[in-house]
Amino acid sequence: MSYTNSREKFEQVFRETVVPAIMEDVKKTGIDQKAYDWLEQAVLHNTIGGKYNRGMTVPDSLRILKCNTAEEIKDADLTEDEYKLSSILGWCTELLQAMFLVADDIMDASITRRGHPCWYRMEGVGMVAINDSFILGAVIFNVLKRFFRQESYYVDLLELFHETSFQTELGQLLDLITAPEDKVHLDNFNLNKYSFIVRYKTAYYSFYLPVALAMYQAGVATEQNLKEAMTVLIPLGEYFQVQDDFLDCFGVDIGKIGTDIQDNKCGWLINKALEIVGKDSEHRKILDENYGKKDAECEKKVKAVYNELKLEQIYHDYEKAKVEELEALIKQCSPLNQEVFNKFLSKIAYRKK
Ligand code: GPP
Ligand code: MG
Ligand code: MG
Ligand code: MG
Repeated sequence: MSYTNSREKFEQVFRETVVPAIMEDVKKTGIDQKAYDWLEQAVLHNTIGGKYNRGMTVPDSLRILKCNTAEEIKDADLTEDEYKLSSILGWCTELLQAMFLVADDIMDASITRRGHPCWYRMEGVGMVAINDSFILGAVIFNVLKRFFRQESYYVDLLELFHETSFQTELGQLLDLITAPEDKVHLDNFNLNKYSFIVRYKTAYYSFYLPVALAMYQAGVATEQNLKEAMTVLIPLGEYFQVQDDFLDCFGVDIGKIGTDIQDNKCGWLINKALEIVGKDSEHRKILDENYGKKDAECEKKVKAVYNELKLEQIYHDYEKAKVEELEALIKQCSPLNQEVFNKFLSKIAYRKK
Protein backbone atom coordinates (compact mmCIF):
# COMPACT_ATOMS: atom_id res chain seq x y z
CA MET A 1 0.00 0.00 0.00
CA SER A 2 1.47 3.35 -0.94
CA TYR A 3 1.28 6.01 1.71
CA THR A 4 -1.67 8.33 1.77
CA ASN A 5 -2.84 10.45 4.60
CA SER A 6 -6.13 12.26 4.49
CA ARG A 7 -8.39 13.98 6.94
CA GLU A 8 -10.89 11.12 6.55
CA LYS A 9 -8.33 8.43 7.21
CA PHE A 10 -6.89 10.34 10.15
CA GLU A 11 -10.37 10.91 11.59
CA GLN A 12 -11.13 7.22 11.24
CA VAL A 13 -8.34 6.39 13.72
CA PHE A 14 -9.93 8.80 16.15
CA ARG A 15 -13.46 7.45 15.85
CA GLU A 16 -12.50 3.78 15.76
CA THR A 17 -9.57 3.66 18.18
CA VAL A 18 -9.00 6.78 20.25
CA VAL A 19 -12.56 7.73 21.24
CA PRO A 20 -13.53 4.15 22.19
CA ALA A 21 -10.36 3.91 24.32
CA ILE A 22 -11.14 7.18 26.07
CA MET A 23 -14.75 6.22 26.67
CA GLU A 24 -13.89 2.75 27.92
CA ASP A 25 -11.79 4.31 30.69
CA VAL A 26 -14.70 6.61 31.54
CA LYS A 27 -17.16 3.69 31.57
CA LYS A 28 -14.95 1.71 33.97
CA THR A 29 -15.44 4.35 36.65
CA GLY A 30 -19.16 3.57 36.73
CA ILE A 31 -20.07 7.21 36.20
CA ASP A 32 -23.71 7.74 35.20
CA GLN A 33 -24.92 7.78 31.60
CA LYS A 34 -25.53 11.53 31.49
CA ALA A 35 -21.94 12.31 32.40
CA TYR A 36 -20.69 9.65 29.99
CA ASP A 37 -22.69 11.18 27.13
CA TRP A 38 -21.60 14.68 28.15
CA LEU A 39 -17.93 13.73 27.93
CA GLU A 40 -18.34 12.03 24.59
CA GLN A 41 -19.93 15.23 23.28
CA ALA A 42 -17.21 17.39 24.80
CA VAL A 43 -14.53 15.25 23.16
CA LEU A 44 -16.19 15.20 19.73
CA HIS A 45 -17.29 18.86 19.62
CA ASN A 46 -13.80 20.10 20.40
CA THR A 47 -11.67 17.81 18.26
CA ILE A 48 -13.50 17.08 15.01
CA GLY A 49 -13.61 19.69 12.27
CA GLY A 50 -10.24 21.40 12.58
CA LYS A 51 -7.53 21.43 9.94
CA TYR A 52 -5.53 18.67 11.71
CA ASN A 53 -2.26 20.31 10.61
CA ARG A 54 -0.69 19.42 13.93
CA GLY A 55 -2.06 15.91 14.22
CA MET A 56 -1.48 14.75 10.66
CA THR A 57 2.09 15.99 10.85
CA VAL A 58 2.99 13.07 13.12
CA PRO A 59 2.38 10.29 10.52
CA ASP A 60 3.60 12.53 7.67
CA SER A 61 6.87 13.08 9.55
CA LEU A 62 7.27 9.47 10.66
CA ARG A 63 7.10 8.30 7.04
CA ILE A 64 10.06 10.53 6.20
CA LEU A 65 12.04 9.88 9.37
CA LYS A 66 11.86 6.10 8.90
CA CYS A 67 14.08 6.45 5.84
CA ASN A 68 17.85 6.27 5.82
CA THR A 69 18.34 8.65 2.92
CA ALA A 70 16.31 11.35 1.19
CA GLU A 71 16.21 9.19 -1.98
CA GLU A 72 14.14 6.55 -0.17
CA ILE A 73 11.37 8.98 0.76
CA LYS A 74 9.37 8.89 -2.44
CA ASP A 75 8.75 5.14 -2.11
CA ALA A 76 8.50 5.10 1.67
CA ASP A 77 5.39 3.72 3.26
CA LEU A 78 4.01 3.16 6.74
CA THR A 79 2.57 -0.17 7.84
CA GLU A 80 -1.04 -0.04 9.03
CA ASP A 81 0.27 -0.33 12.57
CA GLU A 82 2.77 2.50 12.20
CA TYR A 83 0.11 4.74 10.67
CA LYS A 84 -2.30 3.95 13.46
CA LEU A 85 0.19 4.50 16.27
CA SER A 86 1.53 7.74 14.85
CA SER A 87 -2.01 8.96 14.24
CA ILE A 88 -2.81 8.22 17.88
CA LEU A 89 0.10 10.48 18.84
CA GLY A 90 -1.29 12.99 16.36
CA TRP A 91 -4.65 12.82 18.10
CA CYS A 92 -2.94 13.42 21.44
CA THR A 93 -1.68 16.73 20.02
CA GLU A 94 -5.20 17.48 18.79
CA LEU A 95 -6.58 16.71 22.27
CA LEU A 96 -4.02 19.05 23.79
CA GLN A 97 -5.12 21.69 21.32
CA ALA A 98 -8.77 21.00 22.22
CA MET A 99 -8.00 21.50 25.91
CA PHE A 100 -6.30 24.82 25.16
CA LEU A 101 -8.98 26.09 22.79
CA VAL A 102 -11.87 25.38 25.14
CA ALA A 103 -10.12 27.40 27.85
CA ASP A 104 -8.75 30.06 25.50
CA ASP A 105 -12.20 30.82 24.10
CA ILE A 106 -13.50 31.50 27.60
CA MET A 107 -10.49 33.68 28.45
CA ASP A 108 -10.74 35.58 25.14
CA ALA A 109 -14.56 35.86 25.29
CA SER A 110 -14.74 34.37 21.81
CA ILE A 111 -18.03 33.62 20.06
CA THR A 112 -17.35 30.97 17.44
CA ARG A 113 -14.73 28.37 16.63
CA ARG A 114 -14.54 26.22 13.49
CA GLY A 115 -17.83 27.70 12.35
CA HIS A 116 -19.75 26.64 15.48
CA PRO A 117 -20.41 28.32 18.82
CA CYS A 118 -17.47 27.92 21.20
CA TRP A 119 -18.01 24.99 23.57
CA TYR A 120 -18.68 27.21 26.61
CA ARG A 121 -21.39 28.97 24.61
CA MET A 122 -23.24 25.78 23.74
CA GLU A 123 -26.66 25.34 25.33
CA GLY A 124 -26.30 24.22 28.95
CA VAL A 125 -22.49 24.08 28.95
CA GLY A 126 -21.26 27.40 30.35
CA MET A 127 -18.49 27.15 32.92
CA VAL A 128 -18.63 23.35 33.00
CA ALA A 129 -16.38 23.89 29.98
CA ILE A 130 -13.52 24.72 32.35
CA ASN A 131 -13.70 21.24 33.80
CA ASP A 132 -14.14 19.73 30.33
CA SER A 133 -10.90 21.43 29.35
CA PHE A 134 -9.12 19.71 32.25
CA ILE A 135 -10.58 16.36 31.20
CA LEU A 136 -9.52 16.83 27.56
CA GLY A 137 -6.00 17.25 28.90
CA ALA A 138 -6.22 14.30 31.29
CA VAL A 139 -7.37 11.78 28.70
CA ILE A 140 -4.17 12.35 26.71
CA PHE A 141 -2.34 10.49 29.45
CA ASN A 142 -4.88 7.66 29.47
CA VAL A 143 -4.39 7.25 25.72
CA LEU A 144 -0.59 7.36 26.01
CA LYS A 145 -0.67 4.76 28.78
CA ARG A 146 -2.89 2.42 26.83
CA PHE A 147 -0.97 2.50 23.56
CA PHE A 148 2.61 3.42 24.47
CA ARG A 149 3.25 2.06 27.98
CA GLN A 150 5.50 -0.70 26.62
CA GLU A 151 7.60 1.53 24.37
CA SER A 152 11.15 2.53 25.33
CA TYR A 153 10.29 6.18 24.69
CA TYR A 154 7.14 6.23 26.88
CA VAL A 155 8.69 8.47 29.54
CA ASP A 156 9.96 10.82 26.82
CA LEU A 157 6.39 11.17 25.56
CA LEU A 158 5.10 11.94 29.05
CA GLU A 159 7.80 14.54 29.64
CA LEU A 160 7.21 16.10 26.26
CA PHE A 161 3.48 16.56 26.87
CA HIS A 162 4.11 17.93 30.37
CA GLU A 163 6.82 20.36 29.25
CA THR A 164 4.88 21.52 26.23
CA SER A 165 1.78 22.17 28.32
CA PHE A 166 3.82 24.20 30.78
CA GLN A 167 5.37 26.28 28.00
CA THR A 168 1.96 26.95 26.45
CA GLU A 169 0.49 27.97 29.81
CA LEU A 170 3.38 30.40 30.39
CA GLY A 171 2.76 31.92 26.96
CA GLN A 172 -0.94 32.20 27.68
CA LEU A 173 -0.14 33.87 31.02
CA LEU A 174 1.92 36.57 29.37
CA ASP A 175 -0.67 36.92 26.59
CA LEU A 176 -3.37 37.54 29.21
CA ILE A 177 -1.58 39.85 31.61
CA THR A 178 -0.24 41.96 28.74
CA ALA A 179 -3.90 42.49 27.79
CA PRO A 180 -5.63 43.65 30.98
CA GLU A 181 -9.31 44.52 30.53
CA ASP A 182 -10.02 48.24 30.78
CA LYS A 183 -6.40 49.15 31.42
CA VAL A 184 -5.20 49.95 27.96
CA HIS A 185 -1.66 51.17 27.87
CA LEU A 186 -0.15 50.61 24.46
CA ASP A 187 3.37 51.37 25.72
CA ASN A 188 3.19 47.94 27.38
CA PHE A 189 3.44 46.31 23.96
CA ASN A 190 6.63 45.62 22.07
CA LEU A 191 7.85 43.05 19.57
CA ASN A 192 10.17 41.39 22.10
CA LYS A 193 7.31 40.64 24.41
CA TYR A 194 5.27 39.61 21.40
CA SER A 195 7.91 37.13 20.35
CA PHE A 196 7.95 35.47 23.79
CA ILE A 197 4.17 35.26 23.87
CA VAL A 198 3.81 33.58 20.49
CA ARG A 199 6.72 31.20 20.84
CA TYR A 200 5.39 29.98 24.16
CA LYS A 201 1.63 30.04 23.61
CA THR A 202 1.71 28.58 20.11
CA ALA A 203 5.01 27.43 18.61
CA TYR A 204 6.01 24.71 21.07
CA TYR A 205 2.75 22.82 21.10
CA SER A 206 1.74 23.42 17.49
CA PHE A 207 5.07 22.87 15.72
CA TYR A 208 7.81 21.40 17.89
CA LEU A 209 5.55 18.86 19.62
CA PRO A 210 4.20 16.92 16.60
CA VAL A 211 7.63 16.61 14.97
CA ALA A 212 9.36 15.68 18.23
CA LEU A 213 6.70 12.97 18.72
CA ALA A 214 7.47 11.53 15.28
CA MET A 215 11.20 11.62 16.08
CA TYR A 216 10.63 9.61 19.25
CA GLN A 217 8.47 7.09 17.42
CA ALA A 218 10.99 6.75 14.59
CA GLY A 219 13.78 6.22 17.13
CA VAL A 220 15.73 9.24 15.84
CA ALA A 221 15.16 11.69 18.70
CA THR A 222 18.86 12.46 19.16
CA GLU A 223 19.94 15.67 20.81
CA GLN A 224 21.05 16.93 17.40
CA ASN A 225 17.72 16.17 15.69
CA LEU A 226 15.63 17.67 18.48
CA LYS A 227 17.83 20.76 18.41
CA GLU A 228 17.40 21.16 14.67
CA ALA A 229 13.65 20.74 15.12
CA MET A 230 13.63 23.49 17.72
CA THR A 231 15.74 25.82 15.58
CA VAL A 232 13.33 25.66 12.64
CA LEU A 233 9.97 24.93 14.20
CA ILE A 234 9.90 27.71 16.78
CA PRO A 235 10.35 30.44 14.12
CA LEU A 236 7.85 28.54 11.96
CA GLY A 237 5.39 28.66 14.84
CA GLU A 238 6.02 32.36 15.30
CA TYR A 239 5.14 32.91 11.65
CA PHE A 240 1.97 30.82 12.13
CA GLN A 241 0.82 32.99 15.03
CA VAL A 242 1.53 36.17 13.05
CA GLN A 243 -0.79 34.70 10.41
CA ASP A 244 -3.38 33.97 13.12
CA ASP A 245 -3.15 37.58 14.34
CA PHE A 246 -3.47 38.92 10.79
CA LEU A 247 -6.48 36.69 10.06
CA ASP A 248 -8.12 37.74 13.34
CA CYS A 249 -8.64 41.16 11.74
CA PHE A 250 -8.38 40.61 7.96
CA GLY A 251 -9.44 36.97 7.54
CA VAL A 252 -12.59 36.04 5.63
CA ASP A 253 -14.54 32.92 6.59
CA ILE A 254 -12.00 31.60 9.09
CA GLY A 255 -14.58 29.87 11.29
CA LYS A 256 -13.99 32.22 14.21
CA ILE A 257 -14.79 35.85 14.90
CA GLY A 258 -11.77 38.01 15.69
CA THR A 259 -11.50 39.41 19.21
CA ASP A 260 -7.94 40.74 19.44
CA ILE A 261 -8.70 44.48 19.16
CA GLN A 262 -11.50 44.44 21.72
CA ASP A 263 -9.49 42.09 23.96
CA ASN A 264 -6.54 44.52 24.09
CA LYS A 265 -4.19 41.83 22.73
CA CYS A 266 -0.50 42.41 22.17
CA GLY A 267 -0.84 41.07 18.63
CA TRP A 268 1.27 41.50 15.51
CA LEU A 269 -0.92 44.15 13.85
CA ILE A 270 -1.02 46.56 16.78
CA ASN A 271 2.73 46.15 17.31
CA LYS A 272 3.38 46.96 13.64
CA ALA A 273 0.98 49.89 13.79
CA LEU A 274 2.67 51.29 16.90
CA GLU A 275 6.05 50.99 15.20
CA ILE A 276 4.82 53.03 12.23
CA VAL A 277 2.76 55.77 13.90
CA GLY A 278 5.38 56.83 16.47
CA LYS A 279 4.65 58.21 19.92
CA ASP A 280 3.04 61.48 19.04
CA SER A 281 0.68 61.40 16.08
CA GLU A 282 -3.00 61.65 15.24
CA HIS A 283 -3.04 57.93 14.46
CA ARG A 284 -1.46 57.09 17.82
CA LYS A 285 -4.14 59.11 19.57
CA ILE A 286 -6.90 57.18 17.80
CA LEU A 287 -5.27 53.89 18.77
CA ASP A 288 -4.88 55.00 22.41
CA GLU A 289 -8.53 55.99 22.59
CA ASN A 290 -10.05 53.00 20.83
CA TYR A 291 -7.88 49.90 21.30
CA GLY A 292 -9.02 47.36 23.88
CA LYS A 293 -12.54 48.80 24.26
CA LYS A 294 -15.45 46.35 24.30
CA ASP A 295 -17.19 48.42 21.66
CA ALA A 296 -17.69 47.64 17.96
CA GLU A 297 -17.44 51.32 16.97
CA CYS A 298 -14.04 51.65 18.65
CA GLU A 299 -12.91 48.44 16.95
CA LYS A 300 -13.91 49.94 13.57
CA LYS A 301 -11.80 53.03 14.24
CA VAL A 302 -8.76 50.88 14.98
CA LYS A 303 -9.34 48.91 11.79
CA ALA A 304 -9.60 52.18 9.85
CA VAL A 305 -6.14 53.15 11.13
CA TYR A 306 -4.80 49.71 10.13
CA ASN A 307 -6.17 50.31 6.64
CA GLU A 308 -4.70 53.79 6.38
CA LEU A 309 -1.32 52.39 7.42
CA LYS A 310 -1.66 49.73 4.68
CA LEU A 311 -0.97 46.98 7.19
CA GLU A 312 -2.36 44.38 4.81
CA GLN A 313 0.43 45.09 2.32
CA ILE A 314 3.02 45.22 5.08
CA TYR A 315 1.86 41.82 6.23
CA HIS A 316 2.10 40.33 2.74
CA ASP A 317 5.66 41.66 2.43
CA TYR A 318 6.52 40.27 5.87
CA GLU A 319 5.07 36.91 4.87
CA LYS A 320 7.07 36.62 1.67
CA ALA A 321 10.31 37.51 3.45
CA LYS A 322 9.53 35.13 6.32
CA VAL A 323 8.87 32.17 4.03
CA GLU A 324 12.19 32.81 2.23
CA GLU A 325 13.98 33.10 5.57
CA LEU A 326 12.49 29.82 6.78
CA GLU A 327 13.42 28.08 3.52
CA ALA A 328 17.00 29.24 3.96
CA LEU A 329 17.02 28.02 7.57
CA ILE A 330 15.69 24.64 6.50
CA LYS A 331 18.44 24.28 3.86
CA GLN A 332 20.99 24.17 6.68
CA CYS A 333 19.41 21.06 8.23
CA SER A 334 20.11 17.38 7.64
CA PRO A 335 18.46 15.98 4.47
CA LEU A 336 15.63 14.04 6.14
CA ASN A 337 14.81 16.85 8.55
CA GLN A 338 14.67 19.22 5.60
CA GLU A 339 11.90 17.11 4.10
CA VAL A 340 9.98 17.05 7.40
CA PHE A 341 10.26 20.81 7.91
CA ASN A 342 9.45 21.68 4.28
CA LYS A 343 6.36 19.51 4.42
CA PHE A 344 5.18 21.35 7.55
CA LEU A 345 6.01 24.76 6.06
CA SER A 346 4.07 23.91 2.89
CA LYS A 347 0.98 23.16 4.99
CA ILE A 348 0.82 26.68 6.39
CA ALA A 349 2.67 28.99 3.99
CA TYR A 350 0.39 31.78 2.67
CA ARG A 351 -2.63 30.23 4.39
CA LYS A 352 -5.94 32.08 4.22
CA LYS A 353 -7.59 30.31 7.19
C1 GPP B 1 -3.51 30.91 20.42
O1 GPP B 1 -3.97 32.15 20.82
C2 GPP B 1 -2.99 30.20 21.61
C3 GPP B 1 -3.65 29.22 22.25
C4 GPP B 1 -4.95 28.74 21.74
C5 GPP B 1 -3.07 28.60 23.48
C6 GPP B 1 -3.97 28.72 24.65
C7 GPP B 1 -3.28 28.27 25.86
C8 GPP B 1 -3.85 27.93 27.04
C9 GPP B 1 -2.98 27.49 28.15
C10 GPP B 1 -5.31 27.97 27.28
P1 GPP B 1 -5.27 32.87 20.20
O2 GPP B 1 -6.16 33.27 21.31
O3 GPP B 1 -4.84 33.91 19.24
O4 GPP B 1 -5.97 31.69 19.35
P2 GPP B 1 -7.37 31.88 18.59
O5 GPP B 1 -7.20 33.02 17.62
O6 GPP B 1 -7.54 30.56 17.87
O7 GPP B 1 -8.41 32.13 19.62
MG1 MG C 1 -8.27 33.07 21.41
MG1 MG D 1 -5.91 33.64 23.32
MG1 MG E 1 -5.91 34.53 17.48
